[in-house]
Amino acid sequence: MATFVNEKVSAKLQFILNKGTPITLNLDENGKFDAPLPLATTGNHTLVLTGYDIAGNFTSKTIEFVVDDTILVAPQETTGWGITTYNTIVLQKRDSFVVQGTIPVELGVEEGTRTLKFDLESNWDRSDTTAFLFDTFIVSLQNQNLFSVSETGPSYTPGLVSYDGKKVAIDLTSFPKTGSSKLVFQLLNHDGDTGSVVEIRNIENIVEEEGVVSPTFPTNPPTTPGPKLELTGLKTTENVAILFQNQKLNATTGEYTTEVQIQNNGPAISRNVVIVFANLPEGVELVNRSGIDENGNPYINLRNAIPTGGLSTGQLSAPVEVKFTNPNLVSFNFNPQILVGGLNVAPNFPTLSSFTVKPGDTLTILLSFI
Ligand SMILES: [Ca+2]
Ligand SMILES: [Ca+2]
Repeated sequence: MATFVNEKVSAKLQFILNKGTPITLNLDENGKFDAPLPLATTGNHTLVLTGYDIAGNFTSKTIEFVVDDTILVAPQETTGWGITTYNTIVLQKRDSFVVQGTIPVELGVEEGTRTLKFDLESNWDRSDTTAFLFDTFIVSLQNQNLFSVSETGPSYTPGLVSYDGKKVAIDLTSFPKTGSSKLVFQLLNHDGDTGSVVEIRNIENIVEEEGVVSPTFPTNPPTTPGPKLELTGLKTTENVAILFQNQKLNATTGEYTTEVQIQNNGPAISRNVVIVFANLPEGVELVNRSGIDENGNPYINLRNAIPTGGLSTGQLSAPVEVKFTNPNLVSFNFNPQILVGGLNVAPNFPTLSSFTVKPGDTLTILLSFI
């Protein structure tokens, strides 16, 4: 696949792949094209791109490239694509759930600091505005999410990572030197549009002997879902927002985790809150579910993430880690439904009838809450 911006729209543009038959490219109104490359084999390839003007003058560019397994696209029949060079990665998602590029990374430092730096340019397709979770780009190392940015903004640990909207700097000093560490760059799809592209350029891995490690603030680990809950009496609400963050996908095993938090934008609610994950596609399973509702959909109980007394208006829960398995890496969009219980009501004592007590006597009354 290729994308090309031709500022002076050509009269004709064509490419020849591996000395084969010329294929004409159709430009859109912006002078762009996006066409599949009919490649069936890994290894070295040559593409000659030629543009003609109306008078028949032409200019050509020869592009040498290698097709290998450093780019993972899944599920198999989808059309996402990626390109890596020694310091550049481009990922376009199209209809794929994941497009992943990996590069080897040197780790360890005798003294000073080691910092990974790269320029990030993301062009998000925002045509789907109704999804719960949007396209997300993730950088991870040793199964730890170092940095992510989605259509709704970035997420990272200050101190470990800095980001100015263009340049990302990740402090790798604390990562142990291992034999085969790879940086993993992933573009994940969770919404209904297909045009997002992320470009990572000028990747540098810099050791500074005089460098000083920045302080990082400890973050609380996410909690786990609570036990099975009686769902009768809980009600759906539109007043509670769900926030997803810190996604991780192991593209080898299909294990996918995300942290989920809720924000109560309505009247106070109790600790009895569940998120039901409806319409998960076949093969995708919510591993650490609290239970299953009457329709067969798994849910998680957020009790462990909500303080005693519930959530007042505007209050956030703690994050809960939710684990899925998706061994076939199929696309799935979250369609969560929140069920809440009303505000906890303070206990009342029953109305007591009158008692007669003589001075100096002791009266014991057993009281129970109702
Ligand atoms: Ca999108
Ligand atoms: Ca999308």
